[in-house]
Amino acid sequence: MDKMNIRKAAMIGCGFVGASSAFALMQSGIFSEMVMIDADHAKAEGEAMDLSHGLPFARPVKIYDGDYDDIVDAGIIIITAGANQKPDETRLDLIHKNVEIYKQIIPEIAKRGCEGILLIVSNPVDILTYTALKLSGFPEHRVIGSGTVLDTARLKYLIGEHLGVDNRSVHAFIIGEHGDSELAAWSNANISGVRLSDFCEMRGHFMHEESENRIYEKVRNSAYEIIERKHATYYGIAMAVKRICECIIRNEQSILPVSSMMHGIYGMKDIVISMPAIVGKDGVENVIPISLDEEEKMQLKRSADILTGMKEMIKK
Ligand code: 6V0
Repeated sequence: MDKMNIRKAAMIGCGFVGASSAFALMQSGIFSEMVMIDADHAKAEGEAMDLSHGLPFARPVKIYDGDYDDIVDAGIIIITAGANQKPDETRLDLIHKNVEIYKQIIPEIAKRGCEGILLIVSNPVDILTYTALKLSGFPEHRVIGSGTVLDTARLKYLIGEHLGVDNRSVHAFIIGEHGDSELAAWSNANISGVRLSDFCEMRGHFMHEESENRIYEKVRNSAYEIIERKHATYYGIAMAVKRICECIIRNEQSILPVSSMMHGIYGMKDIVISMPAIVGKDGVENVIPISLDEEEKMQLKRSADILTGMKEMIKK
């Protein structure tokens, strides 16, 4: 194999999410090379051309359309290929279509002996990350799903708006399935170390349960709300993809709620689901067993059970 180039990204799938993620990555300056691949070759070519025309205003990065031979030395292979949700479809409704697409894509990557990290973005992301892990035979730490990184960003944004505080000072996680059974880990949420309920009261909010339920519902329904209006969601996820790539390329060892393989935390085994994890140059270093109250543990178990059921379904 050619020596791996950690500063090279491969984007497989150049639809709304792939193109927007490439645009965010291009502006971040973290990669020096980016290859765009899509079943629709003209689309990949068009996106590479369009992105390249912005380069005089950005930091140097070589962007081109290619095929699977071009990804062999990529440090990160991002997969956004696949059908997206239509109005009234859940993420889990996409399962069969997208597992079939992954059965075409992953063997192409595996047979070339790529040593980079696989970052799965297509939905349902937890099931597809599990599929990618099994089909690729890659070590677990090298196969990551974007998981609830986007949902957690939505949560932080909404809490920040509610409390009139910078969303980057909000420490809170959405965990579980990236989908309808996800949960907000309210019991350990804080604003720069101040308990969430105390901070709320400082800002004149006293109806904690009501506010938490309203914000959680908004997060969980965000994708549906956006899809109803503009038929797809892509800028938020593009920024989440950029953030995950930054952590890997710069070996930041930041804690992000990516989805990865579980080995017993809160009783979860042999499923891929989102829990906060340390992300660095090797991918997922450690999953962090954040403290949860009894209700949250039950919700997490319910989410894990749903994913286990889906996993059994794809085996058939
Ligand atoms: P889109 O705009 O339809 O793009 C999908 C692209 O995949 C198209 O350009 C297709 O040509 C391409 N494609 C299909 N099959 C293959 C194949 N075998 N090989 C290569 N390319 C192929 O969809 P969009 O970009 O909106 O969404 C892509 C995926 O991201 C969907 O599954 C979404 O549900 C998912 N999202 C995931 C999010 C997350 O948080 N993880 C957020 C938003 C969307």
